[in-house]
Amino acid sequence: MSLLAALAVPVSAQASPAQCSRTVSVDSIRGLEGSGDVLTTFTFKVTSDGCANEGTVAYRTVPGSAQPKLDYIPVESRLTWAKGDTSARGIDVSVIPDRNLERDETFCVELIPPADGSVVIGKDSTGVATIVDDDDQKADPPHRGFVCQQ
Ligand SMILES: [Ca+2]
Ligand SMILES: [Ca+2]
Repeated sequence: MSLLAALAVPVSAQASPAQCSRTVSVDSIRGLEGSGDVLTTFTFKVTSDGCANEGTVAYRTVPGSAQPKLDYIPVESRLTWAKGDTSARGIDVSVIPDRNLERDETFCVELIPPADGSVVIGKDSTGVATIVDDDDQKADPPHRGFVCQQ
């Protein structure tokens, strides 16, 4: 069963239109790539506003100029909040360090809300991670016009 199918709920359990929804959003981040043997952890912050109903949102990494398994380890999972909990959550993605001279690179994390409307997207459904190259002396601008595949 796919992740999206797993999030579907029976019709009888679907929220009525009048029900208040939890509203989530993911931040964009930037960090140094790293150059050693240890993976660099990038943490996207997911904030929760609106109603504190029970809710789950799926997420996945989306390639940009940074490529999965070459520049970062792709992830696909979900975040769950219990009723009453409005705490922010972190999505950790491991960035693969190198010593290559290159431009800054980007990838994204996309939030995928459930079909029942219990969780909706607020300000941003997509967070952009900028991997700042730390191997070149001069600061090159990132690739223009291409952030993440849609
Ligand atoms: Ca580096
Ligand atoms: Ca590099």
